[in-house]
Amino acid sequence: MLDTIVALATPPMMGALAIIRLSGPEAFNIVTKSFTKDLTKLNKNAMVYGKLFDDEELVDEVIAFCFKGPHSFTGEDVVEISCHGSMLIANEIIELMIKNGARLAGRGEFTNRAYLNGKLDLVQAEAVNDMITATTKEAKKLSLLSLVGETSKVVYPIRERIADVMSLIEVNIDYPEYRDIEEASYALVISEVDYINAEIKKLINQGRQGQIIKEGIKVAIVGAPNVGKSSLLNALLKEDKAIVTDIAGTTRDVVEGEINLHGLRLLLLDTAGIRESVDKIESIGIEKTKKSIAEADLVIYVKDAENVGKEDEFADLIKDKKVITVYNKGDLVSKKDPSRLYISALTNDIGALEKAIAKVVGVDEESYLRPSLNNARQLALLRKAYEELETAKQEAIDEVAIDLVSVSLQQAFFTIKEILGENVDNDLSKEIFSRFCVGK
Ligand SMILES: Nc1nc2c(ncn2[C@@H]2O[C@H](COP(=O)(O)OP(=O)(O)OP(=O)(O)O)[C@@H](O)[C@H]2O)c(=O)[nH]1
Ligand SMILES: [Mg+2]
Repeated sequence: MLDTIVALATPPMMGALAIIRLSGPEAFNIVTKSFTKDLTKLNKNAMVYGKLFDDEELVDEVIAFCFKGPHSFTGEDVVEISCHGSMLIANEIIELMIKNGARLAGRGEFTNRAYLNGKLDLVQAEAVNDMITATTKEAKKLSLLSLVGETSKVVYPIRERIADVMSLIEVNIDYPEYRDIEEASYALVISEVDYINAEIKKLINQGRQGQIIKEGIKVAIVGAPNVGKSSLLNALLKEDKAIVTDIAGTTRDVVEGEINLHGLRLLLLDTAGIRESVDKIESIGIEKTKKSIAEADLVIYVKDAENVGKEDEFADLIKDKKVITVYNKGDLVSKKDPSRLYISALTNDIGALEKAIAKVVGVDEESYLRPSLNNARQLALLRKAYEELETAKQEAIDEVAIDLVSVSLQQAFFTIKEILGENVDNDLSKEIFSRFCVGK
């Protein structure tokens, strides 16, 4: 049996209240050992006021929120002790609970138990962390959708559909006298995989957008010296962060700043202008610029509108990147080429660039409201399932033995279940055979 864990649930700082959480089979018993009320007789959720004592000494007057498993976050017996918000008191209570038989919880252990006890699937469990770490309102909203189970729901139809195909093939293997089913099998696999994979592709795209909303993107501002990169950084940040001078080669180190562009988190990297340089510091800066370009999801390539210069000096460095080219110092030119994006960092005339960023990043309005499988693990599994289904389809096209096709489908089925963290061995057969209607 699992042991009983204890940890501080609120931030480790002074506040009006602090909450210490216990979870496990002995939770009620462990608290009762030091409490003026007996919680062990509780058989339903309750809020109990009382005093905690360490031997004869009063530790604090507290309220114990008692959740009788399985009706708790973790599915186990849970007590949340709400005490006065001093770290001294909170630590005393935690030590007392450990003395009474609890163990200090590890990272994420409460959520892990909730998952193991089937209170949350893996997508929901991951969302707990996402919720806590979200830095924009939009990211928090998306995580909340996952937490309440909306995101998990997008997986169900795919899981069901794969299981449907598998069950039909099983019928075929077990009842070979149904010739018509056998003949239908390959065609069925091909058309079903096409349908399912189109859906998976949609989910991958939506997931990528969700990932951008949640994690933000890195944007490198690059260009020749003196074109106004640092001025642009400052204009975007609405803050005088980077040093601006009319001396070419001003910026050496990468200067970072973060903005929230209509709910989109952008990590901006202002870089050293690239040119041939004999200056040791500047050369190191230029190396850093190259590294920033490599890391960036988007590159803003700044040119001087007055003095455009050689076209392809950066071509090699940015050829694999999403790039927005802007012509800065637009305030200095009177005749403008309509095909170019002009801005002026000096006069804060950068609205067109902000719009272009939102467009290139391609996050549509709906993405902010739509549940999506948007972390790296979930996306990797979606891609894996996609490949496994393609394999099954190819095997069906090649008319290899149908039970081999079935194995590939099974793999995709397991992969999809893995997204939710479902235990894949125990219920596969139950799920498949529950679909049978062969009768007799
Ligand atoms: N007229 C005008 N001048 C600008 C504009 N943007 C920047 N400048 C001026 O151009 C000069 C260089 O600006 P910076 O922002 O330091 O240029 P940079 O690209 O960061 O230069 P390095 O760090 O040396 O690579 C400064 O004198 C700025 O005031 C603009 O939009 N219009
Ligand atoms: Mg600069």
